[in-house]
Amino acid sequence: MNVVRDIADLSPKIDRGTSITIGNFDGVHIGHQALINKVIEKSRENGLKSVVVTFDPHPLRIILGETPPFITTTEQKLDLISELEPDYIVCLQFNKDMAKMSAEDFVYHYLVQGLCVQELVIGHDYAFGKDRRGDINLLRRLGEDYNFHVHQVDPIYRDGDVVSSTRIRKMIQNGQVWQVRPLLNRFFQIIGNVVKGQKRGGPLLGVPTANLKLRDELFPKTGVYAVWVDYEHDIYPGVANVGYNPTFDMHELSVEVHLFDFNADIYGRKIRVYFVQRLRDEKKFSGFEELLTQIKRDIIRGQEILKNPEASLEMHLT
Ligand code: RBF
Ligand code: MG
Repeated sequence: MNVVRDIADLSPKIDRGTSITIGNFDGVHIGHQALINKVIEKSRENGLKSVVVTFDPHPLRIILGETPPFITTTEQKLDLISELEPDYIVCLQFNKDMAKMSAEDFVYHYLVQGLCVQELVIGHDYAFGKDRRGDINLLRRLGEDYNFHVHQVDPIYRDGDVVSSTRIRKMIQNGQVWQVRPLLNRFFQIIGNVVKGQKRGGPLLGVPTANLKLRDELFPKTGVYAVWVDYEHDIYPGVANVGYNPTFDMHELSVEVHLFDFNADIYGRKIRVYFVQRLRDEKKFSGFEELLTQIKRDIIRGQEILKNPEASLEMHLT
């Protein structure tokens, strides 16, 4: 992956100039994907390198402190952007000093001097720099001063509304993992390492589960889901429970996955969970007999859902 944290490392490689987009890209949704594809297109037309500039942490975390949970961790955001194959991703550390920087200074220092910008592609609602003064009008003026072109990309609509990180975040929090797929062009996913659970799943219930050490900030609404799990580049079908295990009076959010017909030891290993379809709410059962009866039904429904070609992981939508 061509991720650069310090623009000085790039200067020798961009002597012919760059086509750039800049943004936070939380979720790397289809609107972001369109921007990045446009940058790549402009770079090819003009013999430039394509560069995606983004920040870590998300600027709002520094500016506001308190923020909504982000859809993607920085690690995942960079992975997803690099799948679109820009030449370089510049991930700038965002801190209080950068928050104080005027839009003019940012453009001059980073984009003009640092990255030799020739083509700048930005989203319909993007503004940056102190007090968000770096909007389309300012950028167009700076483009005239420093000789770069500015292209603003139209918003993308799905089901009558603009695709935005805020909309996607709400859908996931409502459990609408199936409906969010066309907005992301993939299933919503989380990653985590498998850790020891309460030792109830296998021994007590006969339904072994992989318990995740969570790293993400955003999780689907508590409940049970049909999922695909990526473990060492193989894909396995399963069902996951997101919740607090009320039957056992637990108090911390947990995500556990039961994989169908799978019994390898995966403790400590990293897995990726793709949420395909929501099955039901999490419930407090009167005992584990009742819970087990329900889990067996969940497994049958999960298997049926995942057999459907529309639920396949590889299917591309846009
Ligand atoms: N725990 C609950 O307390 N209520 C549930 O509705 C519930 N549903 C589950 C569904 C599935 C498919 C799985 C794998 C687990 C579920 N659990 C539920 C979690 C269960 O309590 C947990 O797997 C065992 O306690 C073992 O850790
Ligand atoms: Mg377990």
